[in-house]
Amino acid sequence: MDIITKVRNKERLGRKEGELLYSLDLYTLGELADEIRQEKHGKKSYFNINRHINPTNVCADVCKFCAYSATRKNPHQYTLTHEQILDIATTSIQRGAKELHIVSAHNAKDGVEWYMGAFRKIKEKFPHIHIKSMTAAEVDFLARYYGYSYDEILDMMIENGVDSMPGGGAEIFDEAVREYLCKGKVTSDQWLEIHEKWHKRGKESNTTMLFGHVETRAHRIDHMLRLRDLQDKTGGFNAFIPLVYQKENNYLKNCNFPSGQEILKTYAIARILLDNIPNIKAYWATSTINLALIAQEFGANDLDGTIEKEAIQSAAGAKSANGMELDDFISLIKNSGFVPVERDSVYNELKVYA
Ligand code: V47
Repeated sequence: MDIITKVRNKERLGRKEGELLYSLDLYTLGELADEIRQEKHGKKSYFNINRHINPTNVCADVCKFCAYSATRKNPHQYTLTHEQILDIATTSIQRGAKELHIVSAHNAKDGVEWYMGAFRKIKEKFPHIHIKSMTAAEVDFLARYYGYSYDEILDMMIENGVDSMPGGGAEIFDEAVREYLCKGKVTSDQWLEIHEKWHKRGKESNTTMLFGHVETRAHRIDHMLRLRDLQDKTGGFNAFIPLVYQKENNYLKNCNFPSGQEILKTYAIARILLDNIPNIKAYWATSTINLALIAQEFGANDLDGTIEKEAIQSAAGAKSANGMELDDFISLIKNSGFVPVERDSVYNELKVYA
């Protein structure tokens, strides 16, 4: 049976078939992905009103792609105090943020309590705010550096108010590429183990894939299939987020920057291959808003959110430092022919902008 018929019959694709999808032309791939998207989500495009907070750039690890952490290229270290973090949270929540997406570097100076105390203080003041925080890379770092097990760190996160985990730190699972990109950081198996443990606690998380640097198409398929396998076991991933590599101010050279077509194909393939992950997020900070809007026709049904402030992707060249105004975000989605739906962090619908 040919691959197109197989997709239309909803038969699961294997590794070789996944790789073959890239050889289909963009329009065929888009059509297949859109059929699945329309069946699952119709014309709805989800977003949330969120605030990204990046409390420290002091990092014990050196990832070649990262322009955010303090290094020779970016010598300005900073670490926010709990009071500063609480002030940011207060202002954003007063402006309407319903989720705080908190991602830090791997700070070996301030201890586990600096991380946990920040969550606790936010939750004491705002019990209803959703805290999405602690990538599996942060969990692994804190466990290794400060001598805890993964279980202990995950339990501490729950006790101190973390509601869900973001998808960061996954990068590319292929071990050789990972060693080249970010040797010494959480391994692929450990990343998956941490999310599995989190899901077993009845908690949800997201997952990412950093692409468009030195990896091949086969590496991307391998990455997606490892995620699909874990999702079969736990069902705990809400969204898959392909992050388009940003190339400024870092140590990663000789990259194969993806064309717009390649990025759209990757969204479409994710929608087709990841039949058990409900949401494909076009994170506009890395794809640009224009391509994210087009990605809605290539399988993506989520555009992240208004962000407000963002330091990781913008350090590497993305135009996301100051987020986007809610009204602009809504009109852009509407004008592109989709229905903006504000959601909470675990995809309950809050408001449909018909
Ligand atoms: O893990 C770092 C990536 C991630 C670069 O869960 C880069 O909803 C592109 O995970 N170019 C952190 N990307 C951000 C993240 C995320 C973002 C949005 C939503 C969610 C979610 C999670 O940022 C890191 C790394 O893969 N990153 N440097 C760069 N130069």
